[in-house]
Amino acid sequence: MSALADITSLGDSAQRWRADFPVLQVQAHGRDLVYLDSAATTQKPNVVIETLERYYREENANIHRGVYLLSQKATKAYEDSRKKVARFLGAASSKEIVFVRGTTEAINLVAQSYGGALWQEGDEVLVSEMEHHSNIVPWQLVCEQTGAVLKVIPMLENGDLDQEAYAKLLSEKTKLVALCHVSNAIGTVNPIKEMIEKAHCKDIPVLIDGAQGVPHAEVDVQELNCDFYAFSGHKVYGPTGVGALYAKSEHLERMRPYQGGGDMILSVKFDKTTYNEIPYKFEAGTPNISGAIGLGAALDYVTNIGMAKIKAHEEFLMRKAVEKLGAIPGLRFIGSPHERAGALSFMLEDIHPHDLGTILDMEGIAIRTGHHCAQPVMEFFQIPASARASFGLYNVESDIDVLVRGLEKAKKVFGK
Ligand code: 7TS
Repeated sequence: MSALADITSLGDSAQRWRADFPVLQVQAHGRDLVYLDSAATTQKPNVVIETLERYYREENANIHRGVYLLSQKATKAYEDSRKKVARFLGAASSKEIVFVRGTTEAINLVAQSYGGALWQEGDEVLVSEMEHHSNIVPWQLVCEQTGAVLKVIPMLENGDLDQEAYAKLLSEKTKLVALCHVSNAIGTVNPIKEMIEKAHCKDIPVLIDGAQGVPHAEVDVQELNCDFYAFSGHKVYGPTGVGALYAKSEHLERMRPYQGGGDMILSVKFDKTTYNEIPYKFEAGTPNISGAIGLGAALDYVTNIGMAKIKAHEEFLMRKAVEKLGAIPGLRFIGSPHERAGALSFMLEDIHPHDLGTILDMEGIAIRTGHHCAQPVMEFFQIPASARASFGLYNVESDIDVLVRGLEKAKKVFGK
């Protein structure tokens, strides 16, 4: 098949995928909704909505404790989902998958149970200048507790990371590198495999914040050889309130529990408590059972389509977006990384992004405006905020055309 025919067939496929997402039929201000905020959260396909409904209608019970049929069914569905996450990430075992509330909780868990328990004054943790706040603040908290020091890998003008500076920052003091797979604010895809290798040469473990990685390309944690990989279910077509932390079992075995409570113990006495085996040691209390099961359904959904197809389709959309938005006089992209996925940030003339977002909203177009929880990125580019369009598998080329028309209208409204 020629490349062109291939892309056309993916466009047709995307039209069919759209039909799986009921929200996309909803109108906004009397217009067809053009949803361009999947980096904030993705819409949910019918299979996920139906899985949640079926769970509550037919299977709801607490897990890991009932001898009765319903609890066994719920437990099996929950544990099957853990296996699906393990397969999806290419983990060696489902014991290496901890269910959490999302990326934020996964990173806080590692910060507290790994960093908080092991680091000392003068140790260093290395993050990058393009991180989401949830891959900065948890490390600052551990630094306050332990006396460790936060170091920052700088960005280059185009929004890529400065690899030379990175190599120099890795030292015997570095105890962990915590890095995003893909930036939510500018869409930069980081060369994480090479960066992990560089850190491992000095025996430094690496955590990858995969919140914006997992939705856009196939991830294989064993091939990447990362130590930790975190993601949120709601950014990959699953429910909110659930996500997963992958961690090499050798780390999980060594780490302290994150929270104490039910299900994470083997026995409790007032003088000594012994903890459950991994991963249960890290799942205190009744978890988000329906969420985890819904996440399993979402991963089945994207796997059935094929991550390679989703990636190719989104790369096509990104190329079109760069081409068509780039042709608007007065539009400036924030960052021009060598590889971009999912999200595209921009400014239009001197219109404040919030005003732009409001005008677009009246046209039925949903984009995100603001600092995207990445204030250091805004500071780097010396802007208070940006407008960001981000894509999911259900976006089509005409969404970009509607956005372009909306931006042209905004220019007129503001007399530009
Ligand atoms: N890391 C990255 C790279 C993110 O993009 C986000 C959320 C998080 C961590 C936190 O994920 P959570 O599910 O735990 O909240 N990013 C965004 C965004 O870009 N717009 O809204 C949330």
